[in-house]
Amino acid sequence: MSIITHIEAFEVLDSRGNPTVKVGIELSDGVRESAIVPSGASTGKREALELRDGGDRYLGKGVQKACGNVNGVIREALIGAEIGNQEKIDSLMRGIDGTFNYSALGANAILGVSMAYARASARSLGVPLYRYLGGANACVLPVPMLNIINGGSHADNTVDFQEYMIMPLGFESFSEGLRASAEVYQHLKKILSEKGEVTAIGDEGGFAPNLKNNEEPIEVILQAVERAGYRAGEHIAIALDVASSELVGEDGLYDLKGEGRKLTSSELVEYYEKLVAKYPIVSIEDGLSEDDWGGWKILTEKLGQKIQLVGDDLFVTNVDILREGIEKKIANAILVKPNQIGSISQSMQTMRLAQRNRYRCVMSHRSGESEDSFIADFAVALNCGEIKTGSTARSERMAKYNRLIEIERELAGGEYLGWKIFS
Ligand code: 2PG
Ligand code: MG
Repeated sequence: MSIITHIEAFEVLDSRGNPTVKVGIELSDGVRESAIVPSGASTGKREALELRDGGDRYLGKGVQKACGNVNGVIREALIGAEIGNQEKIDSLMRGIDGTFNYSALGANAILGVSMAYARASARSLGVPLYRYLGGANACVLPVPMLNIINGGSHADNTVDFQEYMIMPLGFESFSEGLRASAEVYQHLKKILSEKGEVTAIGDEGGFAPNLKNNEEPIEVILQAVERAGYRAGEHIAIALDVASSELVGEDGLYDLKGEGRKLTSSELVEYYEKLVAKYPIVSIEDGLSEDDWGGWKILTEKLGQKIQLVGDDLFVTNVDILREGIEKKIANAILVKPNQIGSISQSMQTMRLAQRNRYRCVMSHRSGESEDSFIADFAVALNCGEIKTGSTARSERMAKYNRLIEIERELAGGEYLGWKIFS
């Protein structure tokens, strides 16, 4: 078995031009692999700690300390370790850090090593990354959730909800679904120009128009679906990420600034019920804030049988918080962002718990991304069935979709579940 001979972390820049950690690993058999850590903007309070340097460099966002931790204690502990044992390496790093949220070494340091180790192990064993992570059972190509209108803290516009996504559910294969989505995106651009709206794009490659309320984005998307020659609710459905933790004001109300009104949790749930009755919405993420478990209970009772309710800030990929959610019957799906929890093994543990309890898993990028396509392989490895990784624009988003096209070819199509993910 090959062993680790060198580990090196250094600063690179992410898709927003902020520093992030890149980790390279070298093995005794000559394999060299690397990975880049993503970074969020609308982060959950209970996420693992992303270590930033502070000070003046990069407006305080430097990651030299995190890199130093990799190049110091982590390197020292991992040199000589065998490849192919993800759980062992991840627990070893967890032990060295010694805190529950990586506040000693930084989750960005740990995750960079965890990802690079997985990739180096796969290469050394001569298998694709999804096969190393998922074994012979890895075969499901995820339905993409493409964020084609950006609002909230991902864009400087008047739209309160953070993400308006399309899901190509009525197709036979991943690439057919992606093609349809890309066509809808191009039609959406034309429709927005015709309306005199800006077609500037937000952090995840979706358009960021100044529409007059939070429903209009759905209307224009439905027009785009039709113009592209598809039927909404049959070929393509809508998914929202409200990222509502960001909307809560000091008074505890949900402030829809774009619409000039403030709502209680029950009023917001009623609003969702109306939207779901009116439009082909199949999934709502973070419909209520991470602290509003009472509201989540109502939301789940009202809509949990009808649509997918995804916990992102709510669960932060954390196995203990998810367990609490399952016990309290909150939500019915979880967003999986490895940097929220800090390592690949812990993300897998959370996904196993979700899958055992029939909670769906949606693999996810962060708003700050890179050319690293790790999550594409990770989604296939765990047969997630869903992935959200931005619109069909911007290379850091396309890197993931393009990798899925490659995997689809390798798997001779694999299994694309489409609407079956909800059955
Ligand atoms: C989200 C993500 C990704 P961020 O809220 O789901 O779309 O955004 O990375 O800013 O948390
Ligand atoms: Mg979210």
